[in-house]
Amino acid sequence: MSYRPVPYRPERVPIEETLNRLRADLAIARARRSVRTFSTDAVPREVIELALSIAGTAPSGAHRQPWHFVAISEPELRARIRSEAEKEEREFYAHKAPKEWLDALAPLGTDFEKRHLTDAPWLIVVFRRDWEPLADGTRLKSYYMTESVGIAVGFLIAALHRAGLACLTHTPAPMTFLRELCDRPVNEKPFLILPVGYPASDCVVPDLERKALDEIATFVD
Ligand code: IYR
Repeated sequence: MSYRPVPYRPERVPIEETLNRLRADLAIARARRSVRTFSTDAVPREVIELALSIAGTAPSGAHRQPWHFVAISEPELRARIRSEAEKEEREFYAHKAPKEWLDALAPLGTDFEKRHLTDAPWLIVVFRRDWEPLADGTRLKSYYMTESVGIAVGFLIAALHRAGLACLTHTPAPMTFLRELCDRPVNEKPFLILPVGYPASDCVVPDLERKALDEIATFVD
């Protein structure tokens, strides 16, 4: 099976306009911060639907689109996820994490308590689909699943931020409990939890600096 080639002729944007758009986007991007203290204010489901539809436009290996998003506002399930995540995080901070890792986290001030999992009005649990079940019982392999899901989550985070919402990339380790709690099939592996909402009115974030362009990029021109 091959895809049918269809014309792709996006209108060419004049270079001045391109630069203006990128400068405006850069200012927006620079204002984004990961948030750990959320307001409990509700966010309409349509906001999440639109943001997830944007995430679903990400490129993926062999166009397998190896992702599934479980968007949870239901308080009981959020509470169960928090309780399971905190069990893992307690172990992580008390026993599992090597000293070097704890030292790296110390400036951020994180600990086992994960209030964001119940305060944020939505949790988006992202799953990576490693294969697709076919009608004849065989498996259709996916490719570059981790990269593809990572790109989709990038799209999602950027879309939420542009729309005025905050989120946190949270990866309790291990997070195998999420598959059962979210009732997902065996071909899916938990990838990330993204609490989404508004920052609490007393939210503070660490005074971080981002690397300069010449530290993150090399030009050969
Ligand atoms: N999963 C733990 C630890 C943690 C790890 C990294 I890498 C961070 O950037 C932040 C936290 C937690 O969520 O606390």
